Amino acid sequence: MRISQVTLYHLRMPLQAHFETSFGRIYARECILLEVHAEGMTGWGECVADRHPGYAYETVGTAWHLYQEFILPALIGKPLVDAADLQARLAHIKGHQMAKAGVEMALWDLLGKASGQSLREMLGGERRRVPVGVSVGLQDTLDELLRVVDGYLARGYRRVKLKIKPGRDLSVVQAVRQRHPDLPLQVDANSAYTLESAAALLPLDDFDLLLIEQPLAEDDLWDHRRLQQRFHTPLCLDESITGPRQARQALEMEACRVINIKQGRVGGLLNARRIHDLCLRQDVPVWCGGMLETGVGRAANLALASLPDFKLPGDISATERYYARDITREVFTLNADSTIDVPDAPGLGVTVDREALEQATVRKAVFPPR
Ligand code: OSB
Ligand code: MG
Repeated sequence: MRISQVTLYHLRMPLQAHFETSFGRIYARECILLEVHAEGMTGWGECVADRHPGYAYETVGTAWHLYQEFILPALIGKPLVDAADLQARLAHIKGHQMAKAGVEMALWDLLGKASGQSLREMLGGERRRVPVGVSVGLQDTLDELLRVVDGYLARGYRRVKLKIKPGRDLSVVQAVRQRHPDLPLQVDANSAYTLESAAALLPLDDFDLLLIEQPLAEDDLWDHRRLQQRFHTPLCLDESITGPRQARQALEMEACRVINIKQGRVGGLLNARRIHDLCLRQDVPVWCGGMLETGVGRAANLALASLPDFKLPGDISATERYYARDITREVFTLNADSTIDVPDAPGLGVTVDREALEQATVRKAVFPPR
């Protein structure tokens, strides 16, 4: 597969409702969409880096820079056999996993279209529909939070993740747990605590949570280990797991008992599958995290989550939970059993709605420049 041209689209997609985490509130999601031309075909990829470096150091701006200056020049015109080959060509670039993952996703799409295989088939996933939940942001009041949760339950979601931060942790969980005693429930702190301040979370051990996600800093496996020793509830790492090596070390260190796999954060679908395989061998459950993706990234997440070790529901919600108008023609809907169907068509299995894409685009660049 020889890539001849890439168009980068900086997208700004207004959210149906604001999304607030411990690192801030957003009203619109920004990301980069890649349109990759090779051998008469078009592949699409999504780089999940956000506008602001609150979740991770990568941003739309850093990824744009990496694409223009380093990543695309290293790939264009070169023969690429598969994702491993693409990653080998990018191995001289440190970090920037989300930028690398975005272009790798487009290569998977192209390879699937060339071979007639869906991404699910290429990855080796077997399930045709995957269990999903919904990630609920911080709300201004507990009443508002309960209203929002009730709304999602009414729509059919059977697993809820609550965002928490210091001062808005126990009260949040208590309110939802009291109203929904049997609801599969988990929390995500997005690294808002230190080992010391996380002592405030110890009472959460009595709320029958599925897991507690990323309480401490991204680069702090050791203190996660120390914290895990104080909890019966499994800790789950998100931000800390930036590749297969971090996953192996976190498990060896017993820094967590569950891993949230996001293809962008770990440098692409190939690394995501490697982490999946490692966890499967060690009997550690994984689940598919989300980055408020467009339909392009959502299709990739669904295919990934069809692999057998994705034993917990993913943060992969229906299109309408995120966007009034998505950039794919396919609209993902929630089935009555709180699952979403995995796309079946070759590659990612989605088609981009050019008009919606234009509407969401705030900046565009073609490489090589014309
Ligand atoms: O920590 O899982 C997270 C969204 C953006 C950045 C980080 C996270 C999230 C979510 C939303 O929790 C998950 C989704 O896409 O629905
Ligand atoms: Mg998270």
